Amino acid sequence: MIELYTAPTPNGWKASVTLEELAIPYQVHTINLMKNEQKEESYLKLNPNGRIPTIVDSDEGGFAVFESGAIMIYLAEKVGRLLPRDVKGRSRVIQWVMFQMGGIGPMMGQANVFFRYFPEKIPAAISRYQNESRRLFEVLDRRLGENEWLADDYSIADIANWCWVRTYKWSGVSIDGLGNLRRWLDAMRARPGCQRGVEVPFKIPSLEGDEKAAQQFAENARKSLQR
Ligand SMILES: N[C@@H](CCC(=O)N[C@@H](CS)C(=O)NCC(=O)O)C(=O)O
Repeated sequence: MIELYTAPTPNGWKASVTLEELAIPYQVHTINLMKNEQKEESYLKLNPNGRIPTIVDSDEGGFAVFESGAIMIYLAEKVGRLLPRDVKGRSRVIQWVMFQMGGIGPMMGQANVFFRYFPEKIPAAISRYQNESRRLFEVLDRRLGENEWLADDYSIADIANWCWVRTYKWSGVSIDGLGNLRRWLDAMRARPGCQRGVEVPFKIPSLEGDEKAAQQFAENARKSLQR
């Protein structure tokens, strides 16, 4: 049994989608980011970075894992699926996981901060992060023009990148003209495990077309943002 500490965000979904796809039983503990529960001393013992997600594996004497990429690798290795064992196959998956951890996640995250949450609108910062996110989307699109999935077969690399890229509208980044990326987004969204995973810890309403709800969400995020 895995204990999952999470919130409804792209990094949290990376863990819950992986758990769903691997069919591992897990218990969810919702961390309220608005109340800064991720910075409480008891939680910092599990995750020194004070962020979500975190897992605790009770089959392994309460072993805690933080950092979403490390969590995905741990779970895939525990079950022996979604991450090949051969050196090259494993490396190809980890390369695309790292691409998400070091590129897609930070760039889209900062695009959200400057485009949605900062009260001051700094056009150079907004366009820098949106343009870099778009450039990374084009890298994914090119790769997905060569292969159905990011690595050889469906893997944690697809889950890691999808959990972020699916929120492209919130970051204000277009996917126009990226037909391979769109094909892959649709294929991911059709998977039952992906559908279940992005409803953990609870289903969040779509903010699209609901300007009031989007403003409220951004306002809450702004309050909890540490600058
Ligand atoms: N590199 C970390 C990033 C985790 C992260 O930034 N989590 C966000 C939610 S997506 C969070 O906990 N934010 C609350 C905070 O910054 O205090 C990972 O991939 O696990």
